[in-house]
Amino acid sequence: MYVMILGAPGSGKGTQGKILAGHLGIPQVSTGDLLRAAVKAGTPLGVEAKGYMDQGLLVPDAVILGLIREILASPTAAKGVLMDGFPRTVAQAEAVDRLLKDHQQRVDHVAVLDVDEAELVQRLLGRAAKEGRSDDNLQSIQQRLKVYHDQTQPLIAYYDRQGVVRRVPGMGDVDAIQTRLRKAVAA
Ligand code: B4P
Repeated sequence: MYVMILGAPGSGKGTQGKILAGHLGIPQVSTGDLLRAAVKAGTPLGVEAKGYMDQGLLVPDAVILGLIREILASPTAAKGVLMDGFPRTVAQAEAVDRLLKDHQQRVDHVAVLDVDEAELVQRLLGRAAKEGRSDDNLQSIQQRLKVYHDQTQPLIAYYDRQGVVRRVPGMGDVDAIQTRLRKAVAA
């Protein structure tokens, strides 16, 4: 099963994705986590990615697609993958469709977490206070929200045409949202 979780920054993609992947018994892949690990390790990928991430911009598609190609070719991905934070552009979605087709697979569900903008900002500022992530400052958050509206939201129409979009209200308690998400991907 190939499941994507789409949503604005702070919508709960990472939070919900980890729990849902465990429930479905498939690996969770977060491009954000992979990039942050590369930044921490100081690899060439991390050095390139950091500048984009700190400014709230997307890392170039070619870089991200190199990561995804490796993941989909690995045996652990053979039964499926839950991806959170990927794809983020129509070009990424088209590329992953082609890669899955090469493996005789397709995207089964795209869960879209809907959260009010004021709540998104509150959550990210809350995380900034707790974890000190370098992209969780007000300027970068506003830029990330703009990038989401401009580049990632058009993906909802792209996946709607494939009939795989599942809209999930993402406000409220983590467990309640997870219950909605499980129902959405079981349908
Ligand atoms: P991501 O790591 O995907 O980060 P994010 O959009 O901020 O969401 P995240 O998953 O971390 O947060 P969540 O909503 O779970 O991306 C970071 C950067 O990496 C991007 O800006 C970009 O530069 C780059 N990048 C990543 N993927 C890319 C791609 N495919 N292409 C190009 N660039 C890419 O949680 C946020 C906070 O809310 C947490 O503190 C959490 O505890 C809290 N929270 C969650 N659910 C809650 C709830 N129900 N109630 C209250 N708080 C909640």
